[in-house]
Amino acid sequence: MKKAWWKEAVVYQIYPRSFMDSNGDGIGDLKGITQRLDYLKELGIDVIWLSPVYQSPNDDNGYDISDYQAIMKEFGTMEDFDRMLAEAHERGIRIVMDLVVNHTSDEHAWFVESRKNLDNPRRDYYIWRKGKGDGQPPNNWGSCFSGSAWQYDGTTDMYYLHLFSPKQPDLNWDNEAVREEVFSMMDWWCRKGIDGFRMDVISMISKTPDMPDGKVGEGAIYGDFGPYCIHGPNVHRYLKEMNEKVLSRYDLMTVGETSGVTVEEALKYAGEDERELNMVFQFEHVDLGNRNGKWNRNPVPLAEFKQVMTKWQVFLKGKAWNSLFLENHDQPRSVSRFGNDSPHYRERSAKMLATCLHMMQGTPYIYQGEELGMTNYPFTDISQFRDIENLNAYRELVTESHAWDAEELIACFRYKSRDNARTPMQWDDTENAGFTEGTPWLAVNPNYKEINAKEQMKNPDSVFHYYRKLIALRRQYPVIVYGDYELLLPDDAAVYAYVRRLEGQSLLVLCNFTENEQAVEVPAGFSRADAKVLISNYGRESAEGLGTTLRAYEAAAVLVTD
Ligand code: TEU
Ligand code: CA
Repeated sequence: MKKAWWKEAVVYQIYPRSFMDSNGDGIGDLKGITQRLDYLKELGIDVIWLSPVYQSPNDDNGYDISDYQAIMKEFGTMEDFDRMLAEAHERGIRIVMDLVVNHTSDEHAWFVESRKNLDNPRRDYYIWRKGKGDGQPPNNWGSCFSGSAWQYDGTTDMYYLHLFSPKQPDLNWDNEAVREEVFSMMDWWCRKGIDGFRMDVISMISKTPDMPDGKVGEGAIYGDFGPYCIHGPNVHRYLKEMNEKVLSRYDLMTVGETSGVTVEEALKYAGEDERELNMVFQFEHVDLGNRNGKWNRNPVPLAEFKQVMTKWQVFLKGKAWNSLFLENHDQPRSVSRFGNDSPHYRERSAKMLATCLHMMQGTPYIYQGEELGMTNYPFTDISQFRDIENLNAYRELVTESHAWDAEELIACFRYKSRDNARTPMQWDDTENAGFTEGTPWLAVNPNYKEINAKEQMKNPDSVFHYYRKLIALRRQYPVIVYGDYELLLPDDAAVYAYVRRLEGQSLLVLCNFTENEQAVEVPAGFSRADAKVLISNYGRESAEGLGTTLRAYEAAAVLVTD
């Protein structure tokens, strides 16, 4: 496995709208990020993945871009961006931008022109089709944000495709002019000195030429576009072209958000010699429990979680690089979903989850607030949400079709809504958690007085300092970055145990995912007197006795050298 800076890095994702507000309008901004760079330096992260900051009407909070080379006015100016970039680089922190090019905003100049008439040069920048007749769209596909994936446009009596909201029309990547526009925009950002791209739904950019009706799943209203829009016929050709024309010319980190990717497909996107991307985000682990869509309160069985994570650790070994995450701006808080966010167990289980993820093979991604053990928000009413995804779902499933009971759907939103991750970062115990002096665009979690960065930076036993230690260990022990992975105790439904090995060093990682004490049999050697406990969320110093029981949510990483 070739060495690379992005393989040894720890990435921190910032959702700018909720990170830090510098001007009191209740919305996070670029100056606010710059103000908080020393905090990130203290944490020890190497790279910031910045969710979109480009000009946008914010139908989907910036994932609907109306100008790729201008800054969203709520976030500040291009000078603010340049300052933030320079200040981050001064601290040895790289900036990876969020590239959203499967679709633009319907307010982008390209779309404004494309919809004007049938023969303008930008008509084929998007995907237009005639309806089936009698007011029927071209097919039965549903959008990710409820409703049909087709929007009728009276001016030319045709429909355009939008796999997300009607204000996010899909670009036609089969049009070479579109690819050239995207590549030149990317090159423009690279020449500004950014350090890479996270590529939004990049697995969807190539669609099959014919667009038949999709399968209508149980309880669904619309058909599934997946077989026709995900990992399409030209996706790898277009990414190889992107690599050849832009990515290969700079020292970048690239990660594709490849919804629906399998380990086999991942080798095509991120294979060491494929000349496409450095790595991909897979979603099998966070989609566990989603039998009929994401609105459920199903727990994630540890046995299934272990099986999925192990499959990715083993299958990519030596061929491609893993990304490691439990949270992002689309996921609920991991301590609420995979751990235990009760006051008694929250910190312990947050540290256990961090140990489990950060000692694995791959590049870890920390989502803002995860390093504090921030939790889901206690939502009780639809009026508290801002996310288009669940507001549309509520309208479709409760208000219009009455297919769901409102209370039950709100309970599922409380467990799974993306807004759980988008409540403002909790900086201190002053009003609005020090995020804003104005009214926050989305309410601050009421537990900010107990859970905030200021308190945790002073407390050496905090989740924050635990993450700081994990990040420092990654830098200190190559076995964590480049070691092999072997699952232990495969049938244990309560304990996740694995071993990493490199050049005579072995690292045993033990994580009790339950609040009950668990007996464990660890391989001989790890309880040797010279075994070194690198980290423990119970402050264990010696490995003595580790080989018998693990306490509630106990985690430890133990190193032995042959
Ligand atoms: O997410 C794509 C995606 O797969 C998720 O939106 C998923 O479909 C949704 O969260 C339901 O689980 C990317 C961005 O991360 C997301 O924030 C955007 O809303 C979406 O694309 C459209 O740009
Ligand atoms: Ca602001």
